[in-house]
Amino acid sequence: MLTQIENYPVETIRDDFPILHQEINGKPLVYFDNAATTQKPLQVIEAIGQYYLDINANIHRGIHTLAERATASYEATREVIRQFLNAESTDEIIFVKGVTEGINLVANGFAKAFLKAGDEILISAMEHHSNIVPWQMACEITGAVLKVIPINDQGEIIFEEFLKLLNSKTKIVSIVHASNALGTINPVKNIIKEAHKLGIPVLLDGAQSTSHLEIDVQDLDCDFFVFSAHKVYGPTGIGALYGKREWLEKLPPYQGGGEMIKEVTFEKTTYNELPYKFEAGTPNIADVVALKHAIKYVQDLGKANIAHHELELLDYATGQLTEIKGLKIIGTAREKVSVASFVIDGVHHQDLAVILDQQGIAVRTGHHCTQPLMKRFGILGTTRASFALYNTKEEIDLFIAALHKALKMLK
Ligand code: C6P
Repeated sequence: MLTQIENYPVETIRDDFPILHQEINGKPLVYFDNAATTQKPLQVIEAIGQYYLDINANIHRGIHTLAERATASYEATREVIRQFLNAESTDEIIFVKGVTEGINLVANGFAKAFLKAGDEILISAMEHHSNIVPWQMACEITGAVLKVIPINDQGEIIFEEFLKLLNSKTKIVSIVHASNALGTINPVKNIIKEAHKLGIPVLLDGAQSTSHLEIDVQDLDCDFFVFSAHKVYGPTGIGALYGKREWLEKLPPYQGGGEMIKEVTFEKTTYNELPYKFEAGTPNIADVVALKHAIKYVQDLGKANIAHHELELLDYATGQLTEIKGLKIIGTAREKVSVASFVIDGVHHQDLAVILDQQGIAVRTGHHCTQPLMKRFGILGTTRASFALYNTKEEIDLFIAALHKALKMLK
């Protein structure tokens, strides 16, 4: 029996994810690497195939029937995302490759248009490299300075320190909504409120929050929000950047080419309207088309139900993990998404990962693209189990048993 959470149809859900029904090294696959990427339901996989079988054409260009169908299906996803994030207009939804490209787009635009020597960019100590390096590159070009909000030992932002760092030189606050390495959910609404008191815009990295938390960009009042489809049961290589219209209108284009122009002469080019100003070249049409099916999948189950299920799994796993001698959970914030990251005395995480894999368990180990955060905790990396809507308590039991076996071999 797989189901253990009342009214949550885990068996039916798992039928939509055929990849889960396989053996790895002769053992049933237990996929706990969902923070890296989630698996895709049949609805998404079939939509990609269907697009190439029935619709394939370039968008926004041809007037033949297939081109119109492809354009309509692509734009339908934009509307689905608008609703999913509760943005005011589809003009505010830009298709990008994912969070990394979305942040690069904004950082690049800020460097070109708004930053000068001595300005400050505020991030936190728990950022993914994708929310550090683009800003460092912007600093290199402009002479702006990167400032970092410290965190406590639980892995929570120290709010008073954040307030102290905010000042008239701060040009943007760019912060992770939920940490991939710790699971911490940041108090982003309060952060945005305080930043706005000084007229400072806020970008939220929604890579880890979008599949777990209700996102309402108007209620949050964030200026930018970015997510990757592949962490929300959608295809890889696609994501969306939400930006408030006033900011997107002010930001210069990121890349030049077809589609982002209004008129081109050798003397001067004028740019297209939103959102196309930021979408140069032929995009990843098939995956955008399929993405709406991933979002619909999540919406049909309901984020609140998914979050409830995942947090039960997190509690269940955390309870058992903390009983293991020498094991320390890294990231014990009061508000967390379903990420259990840990270190064990005398055990290297890579060795552990190899032995877990031999037993069919997929977890991520290492620095999780958060090297400064690992340094803050004085560690090289962690073992991270991250849970998604299709995981079960039985899988956690298999994971804990495999962990005990691995520890016997390693200690
Ligand atoms: N984190 C993880 O295993 P992309 O690669 O652009 O889809 O997402 C980058 C990114 C940005 N911010 C956060 C908080 C993230 O977690 C990630 C991706 C994966 O934790 C791969 S490193």
